Amino acid sequence: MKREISKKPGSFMLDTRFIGDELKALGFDFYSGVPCSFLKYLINYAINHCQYIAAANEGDAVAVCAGAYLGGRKSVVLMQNSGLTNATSPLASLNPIYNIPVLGFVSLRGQAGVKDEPQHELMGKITEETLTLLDIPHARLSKDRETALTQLKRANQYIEDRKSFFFVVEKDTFEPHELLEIKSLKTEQPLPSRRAVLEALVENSQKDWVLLATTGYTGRELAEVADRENHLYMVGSMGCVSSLGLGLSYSRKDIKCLAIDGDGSLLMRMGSLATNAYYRPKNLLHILLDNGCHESTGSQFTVSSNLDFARIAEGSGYANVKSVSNLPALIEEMKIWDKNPELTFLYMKIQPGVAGKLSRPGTRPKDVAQRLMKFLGT
Ligand SMILES: Cc1ncc(C[n+]2csc(CCOP(=O)(O)OP(=O)(O)O)c2C)c(N)n1
Repeated sequence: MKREISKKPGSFMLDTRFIGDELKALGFDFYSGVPCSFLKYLINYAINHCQYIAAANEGDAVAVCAGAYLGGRKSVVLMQNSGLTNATSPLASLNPIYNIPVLGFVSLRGQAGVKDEPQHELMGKITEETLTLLDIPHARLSKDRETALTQLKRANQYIEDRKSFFFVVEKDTFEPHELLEIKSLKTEQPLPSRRAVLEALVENSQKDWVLLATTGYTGRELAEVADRENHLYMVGSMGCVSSLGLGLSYSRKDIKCLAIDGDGSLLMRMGSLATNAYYRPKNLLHILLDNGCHESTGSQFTVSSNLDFARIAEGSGYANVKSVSNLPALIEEMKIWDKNPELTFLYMKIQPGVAGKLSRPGTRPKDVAQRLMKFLGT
């Protein structure tokens, strides 16, 4: 039976189930990746109908796929083009030298002529060039089903010949395909929302503290709660917020700095915990808001439900580690840190969810940085 492609006037989209099933028929039933909203439905298909490994970062995802290939599986790696930079190490020095191919789907955020955010502008221009430099054959995935089918078969031939192949995926390529099961964090008490936590952080911070917020909804929501000169919203460079905080607090002992992290973000660069703890700036308060998912890109689960971030921070050597479950406890810990500063990790589970569509920070990243430097008297 032929499935219909959606026919919005002037636009085609691919039936995600159809593409996933065709890939499966070609033998691709093992996936790993880090989410991007452009690939959300293909990820949902992989989670629903195949084996999907939610990797901490895109480089790990490539390596997971390479391992699966050694184990006899044809594997697919899914990533945002911002994550292609994370993946270049194994793509350059694992797959080609061992003749281990991987089929990739990389989103094209920042495509020329398509409105997008500043953090995607450069990668939008160089995604295909990067693949070319990595010596990986690639093609834009067609939104026309028959053409896409021919492309999949061609890509499969590359994999059969033990050569990697990547599809570059434009916005609105895949039709909706919903997750069958949404995993959520299990708790006895109701959890606070990210918004409530951010409001509490803003209200209970001293005027001279600096607030840094991680990539995705956290930064966007902080900017909605209050757009201030002492705030910095990390829009790209996922996972780097506490390292930014380390550099700032280490170089400026006269200020206090809050780094507000997410579980997906911290997982992406968990090694930063060890570095932060080794240098242990007293004036850094690292707060992890754990909602168990990559909410910003479609609420795909992270592996956070299986791990104890507080113990990992403790084991890394953080001077002070606390888990809090409600806003009064959070505020109390902020006061303690203010009075007796020492490198602190505050862990808090939060409820996924935003009230309505979040806006994007109205101030451009370079202006955010400039006004923060002015605030710091730099
Ligand atoms: C290197 C890289 N890979 C993927 C993304 C896409 N991305 C943006 S935000 C986000 C999820 C962040 O998850 P988490 O830190 O748990 O915060 P939440 O979205 O749940 O608020 C992802 C995957 C990105 N920006 N950069």
